[in-house]
Amino acid sequence: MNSEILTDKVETLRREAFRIGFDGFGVARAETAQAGERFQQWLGLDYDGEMAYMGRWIDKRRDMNMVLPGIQSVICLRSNYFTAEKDLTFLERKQTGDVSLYALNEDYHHILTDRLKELENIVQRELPDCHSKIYVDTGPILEKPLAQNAGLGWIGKHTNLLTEGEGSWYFLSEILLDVALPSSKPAANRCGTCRECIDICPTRAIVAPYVLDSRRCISYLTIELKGAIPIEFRKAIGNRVYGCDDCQIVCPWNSYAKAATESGYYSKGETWDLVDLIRLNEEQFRERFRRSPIKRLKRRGFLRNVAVALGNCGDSKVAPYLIDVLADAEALIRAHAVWALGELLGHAALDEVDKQLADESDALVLEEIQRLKTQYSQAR
Ligand code: B12
Ligand code: SF4
Repeated sequence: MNSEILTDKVETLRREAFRIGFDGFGVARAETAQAGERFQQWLGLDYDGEMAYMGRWIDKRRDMNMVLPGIQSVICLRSNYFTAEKDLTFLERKQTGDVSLYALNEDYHHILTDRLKELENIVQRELPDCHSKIYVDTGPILEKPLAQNAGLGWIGKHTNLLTEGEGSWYFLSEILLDVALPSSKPAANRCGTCRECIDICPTRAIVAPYVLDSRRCISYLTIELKGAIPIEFRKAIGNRVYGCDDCQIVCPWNSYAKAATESGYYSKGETWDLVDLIRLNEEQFRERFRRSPIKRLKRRGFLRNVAVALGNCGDSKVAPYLIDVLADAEALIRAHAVWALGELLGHAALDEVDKQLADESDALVLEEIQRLKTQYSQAR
């Protein structure tokens, strides 16, 4: 096909993408060597923490031919999830858990995969015999650098992609193709001298502009980390029970955000009362989060986060609910409840822990008890 025909095809695909519900469309060359270099440096500094999947496919991230042989272009797509104005006042509602805006309702992987498949069918119709692959989030590809090259926005200092006149409250997804489509103009960086995101970060996770140490990021600590949350970050987590939005909340470009058209991302009006959440049993957890991204955390991971948030709520009246979960079958939850009780009751927590966990044998819980004892033994 000559370049004029291909330009027309791209316009058709752009129109179809918006019709299907995507909010941004661009084409990048399948070239990630430079970003791959940075990615490797990032891994070398252990900034990926325990996300073993990040290091597993380095070669694929650096050379997209290993993902789709003969790859030439990547169609990059933006999908808006801005469903509510959000500011930092959630921090004052200490007995209510804060959930990242993207996770208030349906899991975006389901919604976007359906849309990608629909667009991929149109790609196949417009470009017969081409080979393609769709990705949203989970594939071994560098979505942000590709989207930047496709003109969808620039990688901000907080390391999310953001767009002039739109902000950053959106997901990225892609269709990989072995056809050389005319590519879009890469977006220019408009962060300027602003460093609001760096300064607001509660755990100092943005260690330099454009560089994130995941091990410090609350999103990683509350979603990706499977085991115990390191003590040094528990207070800073505050009442965040799933992810963190702070660096995006303060970004001036997000004042331009436009409301999402996808109803599946809007809150169902559920409350996030911490006391209700800590009392969820396995069945109730499964039922409530059946279609939510929170399901991936499993009850043990989610209640671990809720226990930390309760420990930070400053009201000892919630202590009985934490004492109840000292009997939970999950050691991870018991361990974080021990910490939370220490925060709320001080040395009095020791009496409760001694009473409820006299027969404790799990190493993680015993470690928390020992820490509590060391911390408060002088006060007894
Ligand atoms: C691993 C991962 C995480 C990790 C690491 C985050 C990160 N910054 O990479 C954790 C768990 C912390 C995380 C958190 C979040 N994530 Co996440 N995550 C991913 C994932 C799966 C891979 C990202 C990756 O490759 N990181 C590796 C590092 C090396 O990339 P990087 O930090 O961006 O570094 C690049 C640039 O910053 C640049 N760079 C580095 N140094 C320098 C220096 C200079 C001078 C310059 C100019 C550039 C530069 O080069 C690097 C390599 O390209 C992507 C999906 C995907 N497959 O891409 C989603 C993804 C990035 N996450 C997403 C989201 C929504 C989030 C959260 C907002 C969720 C939340 N609310 O809790 C937070 C945001 C935290 C933050 N400030 O980044 C979206 C972002 C959408 C957007 N608008 O950009 C993505 C794209 C998923 C999706 N499909 O929509 N995530
Ligand atoms: S998501 Fe939260 S913890 Fe992570 S870099 Fe942004 S402000 Fe910091």
